[in-house]
Amino acid sequence: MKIVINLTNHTEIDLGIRAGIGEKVLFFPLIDSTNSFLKANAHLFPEGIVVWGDRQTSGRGRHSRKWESPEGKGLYFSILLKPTLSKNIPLLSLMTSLALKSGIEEYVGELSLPPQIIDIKWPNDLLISGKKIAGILIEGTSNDEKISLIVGIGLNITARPNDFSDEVGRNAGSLEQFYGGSWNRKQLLKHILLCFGSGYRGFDAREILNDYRQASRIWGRKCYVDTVEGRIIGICKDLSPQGELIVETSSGEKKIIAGTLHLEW
Ligand code: BT5
Repeated sequence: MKIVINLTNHTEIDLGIRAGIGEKVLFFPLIDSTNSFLKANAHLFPEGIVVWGDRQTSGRGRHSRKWESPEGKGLYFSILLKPTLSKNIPLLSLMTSLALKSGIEEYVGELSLPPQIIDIKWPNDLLISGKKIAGILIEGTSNDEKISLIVGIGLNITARPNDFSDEVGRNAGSLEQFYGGSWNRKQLLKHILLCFGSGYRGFDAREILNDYRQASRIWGRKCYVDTVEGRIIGICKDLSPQGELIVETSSGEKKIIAGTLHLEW
């Protein structure tokens, strides 16, 4: 059955954020992809607008991979940025994963749920006990030479393995699965957006790199990274000042700007 998406069918949600990122949030019960929507319509909206879909029919990951978005069981949203100074996208992506982790942890603290370790797998997957709970996709678009960036976040909240295809269900996890509790998606979104807003306003490369070094537990671990130039095998060593992953290989250090990291957790 063909699904007809009515893009005028959205409501505006007030999260109580009075300025900046998340001041305006558009909620779509059904959308193809929140990233695709903002990419096509960036010129119509101001910086900081957030588009949230309850269900996405064509949610996307990196390299045209699919992001499965079961209805009402996660947060699938995109933030529109119109940076005046050029932003280093790899660092923005690291900053986004830190903000997402902090937003979840703050809200978990508010709910007094028992803490869990949220791992960040370079560049920006969030995992709990080796299961992927969130992914991030940052894309750019330009109109009249003005650059817009779209930061897309998919976070599983109440989804169970059988809400996904078999392949995704084997590796995906959700917040409810690990923390229990009952989740108010608007409150969680508000925490995430406030953390993102403060990271974006105070964007500081050294601070992002240091926070990321501390937050991620990949250092010293054996890994392989699939890149467009092929597979790189070695040990995760550090981040470069530009946010590249430095891998120590048998033939010396390699800096990787983009790729998929595999580790044994
Ligand atoms: C990502 O890509 O992890 C980025 C995902 C970004 C999704 C958001 S949702 C809002 C916004 N609108 C969009 O259209 N996209 C963004 P990547 O690192 O390439 O990982 C994709 C892989 O994760 C897939 O190939 C699956 O193996 C797995 N996957 C798919 N859906 C998943 C889910 N819900 N939970 C965990 N893993 C999933």
